[in-house]
Amino acid sequence: MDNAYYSSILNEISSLLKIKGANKYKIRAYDTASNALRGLLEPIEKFIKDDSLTSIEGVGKSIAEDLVEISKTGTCKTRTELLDELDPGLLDLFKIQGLGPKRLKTLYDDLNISNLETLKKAAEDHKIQELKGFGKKIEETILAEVERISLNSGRTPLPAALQLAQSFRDALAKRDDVEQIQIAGSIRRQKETIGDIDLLVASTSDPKPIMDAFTKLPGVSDILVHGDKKTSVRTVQDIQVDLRVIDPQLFGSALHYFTGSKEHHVKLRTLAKKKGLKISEYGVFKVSDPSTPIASLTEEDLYEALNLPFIPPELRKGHDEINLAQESNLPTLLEQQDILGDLHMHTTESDGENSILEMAQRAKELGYKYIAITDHSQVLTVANGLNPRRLAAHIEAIKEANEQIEDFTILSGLEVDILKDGSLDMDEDLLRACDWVVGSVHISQKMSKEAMTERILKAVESGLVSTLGHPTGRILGGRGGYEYDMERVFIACAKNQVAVEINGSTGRLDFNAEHAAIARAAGVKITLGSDAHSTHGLSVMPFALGQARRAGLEKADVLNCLSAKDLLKAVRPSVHH
Ligand code: DGT
Ligand code: CA
Ligand code: CA
Ligand code: ZN
Repeated sequence: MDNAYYSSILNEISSLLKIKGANKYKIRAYDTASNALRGLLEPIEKFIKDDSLTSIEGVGKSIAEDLVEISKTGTCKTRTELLDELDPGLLDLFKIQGLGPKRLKTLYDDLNISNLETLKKAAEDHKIQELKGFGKKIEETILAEVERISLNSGRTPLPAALQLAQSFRDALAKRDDVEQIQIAGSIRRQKETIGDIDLLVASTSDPKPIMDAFTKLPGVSDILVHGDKKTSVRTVQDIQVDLRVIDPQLFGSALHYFTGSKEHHVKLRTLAKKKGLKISEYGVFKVSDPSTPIASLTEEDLYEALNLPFIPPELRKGHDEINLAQESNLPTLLEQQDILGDLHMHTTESDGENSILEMAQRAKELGYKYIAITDHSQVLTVANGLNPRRLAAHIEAIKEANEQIEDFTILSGLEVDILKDGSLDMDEDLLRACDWVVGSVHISQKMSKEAMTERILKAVESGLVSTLGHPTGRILGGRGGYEYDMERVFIACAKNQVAVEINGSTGRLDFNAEHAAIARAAGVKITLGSDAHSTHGLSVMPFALGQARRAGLEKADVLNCLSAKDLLKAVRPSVHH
């Protein structure tokens, strides 16, 4: 479990305490600790190991006890007792945009609302609009949100699911009787949301002890199936994890089978049939000899038996990948080492937690050649956005930092807000002085599709923007993003040499692979950005990479594969570098 998980549990406790009407000092203690953990650079687990949790500023003795419990079980008594006393259904209500603890308390106290069902009923009966601090509009939003959450329920955003899958994988990988362990299913294909987690172990030993150990891992709340071939558990985050133990000789074919997608399998089986072959989770067989497989050890063997090149999991969608493979036209997918820089991040100058140089040093450790520092612009007062005077000084500070780091380039930049009328939230000469400008929509997202299209087009045509940041505005598993005519915008992007971003931050993953493929088809270049707000945040790049790979992007499609110098020439032709 990562720091964000611990922080979110403390935040939940704080919200529950607020709804309960608990002592304000106690509430403040949880808020403070939750914030402190979110900003922590080292993993909390290290402090737990060293028994030094209380050395973290804002973490007292009783919260330290909670944290130790959370590390063992995924939750703690403080939280479960509050949920039992109030209603576990409140956890669903925390996902609703626009309903903070204060409003939830009113709903709880005045209307006895404590879960999605009672909330929906009250909204439908128009009881909510009459409450003080609410209104018709909020009631409508609540109904739409209840709908959205009911639809989304059961699927988990990839970053959270991957984190959990890795912690299970790493725990089991330590065992002597586990020869190999792999995450399969939709996570391996980098789908942006995950139904359940699929783990595969290769072992010649008795599977029983492995399965038993699996059911006893921290974070397991229920055992759904306990068998020798397959065991399924539910975690405290309410995510299902399936574990299968496989004979190492059959690991490749099992891995292939449980990686999916089902659609890819259907097409592959049709192709196999034409060749007189049959594929199952136990291997590729000749129809004439169904007893011994001709391939089963590795996935490569399996594709070779079908006379196909290896098809990477991200491309196994059941679209045209098998045709492309037959024609030897599969794209050469981007790899992490092809990414030479990170083009979106924040520092302490706006709402980040680290300095320019700290971000640069960490990025250099990660193997990058350059970064762009892109703090917020002034309209985002909540994010301490930069006005022209501060940006001018910041550009100088970036140049100075750049002098202090060798074999590495720090590009000066800004994440400039695209304002309601499409103008940019910064003086033109300063935007020209920046090496790299991310143009983003944050404020006033509620407007018609036509107006939003005009707004973004105006920014694209300004000639001042290098790339469009988090281009749909969606929050993963949360709000859906704003609507605009993507095709028109992309055509304008291609014409004006404006790139579009795949934003890897775990809450967004914006664009996804489908959007990126549309952009590429329109001739638009893609940039990858972590949108990091701390050195820790720089490590989310694999999520952006995952979507790029799922979209079939190659090095030539992605500007981060260029040197810093060539990168700047690829965008903003009217700004000379
Ligand atoms: P998810 O969990 O909904 O995000 O998506 P997947 O793809 O992980 O689906 P899941 O967990 O139901 O199954 C994992 C893989 O196992 C799936 O991608 C393909 C394979 N699989 C499971 N059930 C079937 C089946 O009935 N037929 C076929 N052909 N493959 C299956
Ligand atoms: Ca799955
Ligand atoms: Ca599954
Ligand atoms: Zn942004």
